[in-house]
Amino acid sequence: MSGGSAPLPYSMRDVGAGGAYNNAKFRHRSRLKMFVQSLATNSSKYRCGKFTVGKFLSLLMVSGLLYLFLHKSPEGPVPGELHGKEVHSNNVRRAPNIRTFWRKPPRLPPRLPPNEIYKNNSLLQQSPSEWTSRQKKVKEAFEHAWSGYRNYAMGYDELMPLSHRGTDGLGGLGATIVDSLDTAIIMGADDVVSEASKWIEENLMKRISEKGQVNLFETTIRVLGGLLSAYHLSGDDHAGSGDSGIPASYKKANPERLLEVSKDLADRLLLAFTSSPTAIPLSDVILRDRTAHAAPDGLSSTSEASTLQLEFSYLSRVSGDPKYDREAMKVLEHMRTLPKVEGLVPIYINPSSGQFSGENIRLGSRGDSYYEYLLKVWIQQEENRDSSLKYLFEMYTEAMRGVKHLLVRKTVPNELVFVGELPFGRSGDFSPKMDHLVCFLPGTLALGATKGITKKKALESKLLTDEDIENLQLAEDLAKTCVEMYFVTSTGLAPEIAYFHIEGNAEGGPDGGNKSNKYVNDIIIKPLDRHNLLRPETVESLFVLHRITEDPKYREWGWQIFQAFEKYTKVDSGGYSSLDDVTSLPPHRRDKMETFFLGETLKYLYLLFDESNTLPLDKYVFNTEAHPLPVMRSVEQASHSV
Ligand code: DMJ
Repeated sequence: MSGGSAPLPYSMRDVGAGGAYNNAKFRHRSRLKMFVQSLATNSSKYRCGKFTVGKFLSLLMVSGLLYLFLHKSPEGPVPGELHGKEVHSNNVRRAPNIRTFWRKPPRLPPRLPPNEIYKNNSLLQQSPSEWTSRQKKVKEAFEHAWSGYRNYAMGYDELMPLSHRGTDGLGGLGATIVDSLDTAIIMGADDVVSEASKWIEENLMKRISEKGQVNLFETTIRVLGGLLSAYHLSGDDHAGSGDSGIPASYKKANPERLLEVSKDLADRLLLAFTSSPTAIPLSDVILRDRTAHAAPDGLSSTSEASTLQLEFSYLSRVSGDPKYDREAMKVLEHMRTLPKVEGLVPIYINPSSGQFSGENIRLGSRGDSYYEYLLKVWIQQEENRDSSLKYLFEMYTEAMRGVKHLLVRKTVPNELVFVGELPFGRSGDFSPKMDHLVCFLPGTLALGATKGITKKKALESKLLTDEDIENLQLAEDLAKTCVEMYFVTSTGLAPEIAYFHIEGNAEGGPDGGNKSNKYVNDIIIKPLDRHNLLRPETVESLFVLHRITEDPKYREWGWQIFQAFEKYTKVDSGGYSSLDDVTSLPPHRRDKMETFFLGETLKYLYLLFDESNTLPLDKYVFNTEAHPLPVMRSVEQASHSV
């Protein structure tokens, strides 16, 4: 990973003249300094014997002027002199005289980025920082979302916040409860932790033994992932560094019970792997029957089959049973052998043949987390990165090259960078369509570039290759596009899918409704794509990019998005609703609160506004449903700490 490239600017605040400080006072002071220096130079000349009467008179005049410049005003300090900004306005109003014109300018506080002002300004030291108070608002939003769910839908998968009911869209395992538990632990939402863990302890085992069909992928990422993350955060599993940064005083769940339930669930899910004739698992499991079957068309989504390994590998580590890891890793080992298009893969795979099906290539639905897990599984098993799992990072790297070569384009007229699709493979036409789901990619690219440490540290340690730097730049460009998908609409919330204007493509379409947005002509939002499901991908990437680049703009963007959720999706009686149309005001609401709003969207916003480094990205890896699992140390390292 060594590149030896010259250090680049870390962010715009590092490249501006004068760096992080207001250099106005230094400009004034340097003029004075030059004057005194010239005087000193002249004086030394006098000592050299070229003294004349004319020069003596000049010296007297100059000394008199100098006295006037430095002497305190007889009227005393100008009101507001202690506060830099007010001094300037006073100077404008007062009749200028030579003393005020030449007075030594006041010392101004350093001009720091907004988030640092609060840390450094002693006047504000007693108040909570702006970001801490914004973070508190996210926690309140989480508690509001939970209250709606608890009051009207406890035990169901999801809340219908408008009709005050629950619905079981994910097989009936109380998915919102399990998806929320680790978020509640991270936020210190103790009441939610108590209610959620009590329900899990009393009901989930029974549900798992009685319920019918569940989707392998959804149940793994939301339920198994949620259980395992809460298990890790609730006790010392000795798998990671144990350095989550979550205060010890925050309420935790019962880890033994969580592990017991996890194993029971995973044992049933494992049938999807073991019942398949190939390494590719079947898509669905009947929990109570302990049977598995393929989807009606016989196909699995590529992302679904390849987004199971973080969870199953971690379970093997903490349970001591290698079967979970073994079955899940077979999928990636098999996919390694399949033909690809510059590392890119079709969005369907056939568990009967083990081959990809069709040619449709995209990083949106059914493709997305294949690319995410290539990187994250490699990151998770630190001890194997340079050996048995090296192929995963190679697959990831090749795929990102393929993305840059085949899928990345710029819009007209304003050059937004986006990732399009190849619905008919590499020989078919390029489609300038991007799902909101693709907005996970900026975060993944940034993580892949620095492996979770800050860009500053990575550059200082010369850990970034030119390719890493290019990927990080692409991450930043794509994140901008993702936020513009929000800002370009009337509500400030993104549609499910956007199309982009590109050179030579005459296809037009309606805009997002915010005519004052610069990119209103670059982004097309078609009528059927205008809904918003409270999805997390953009704020997920903002969180990762903020951690890695330390650029405050990512927080500001996240705050704007959070405010739009508050304004248009909050339901007074509890919960938040999806929207039918983000381009119209007021937007029509949809009667559903997705579990990932609590599991992911609010968690990432909370962590984005976090002033400490809770769940550091070089020690934790977030599964695709935002459930943090530890980067696993080797068994030897772990046993030393027991
Ligand atoms: C989540 O369930 C996961 O993030 C998944 O990878 C993609 N879709 C949703 C959120 O949008």
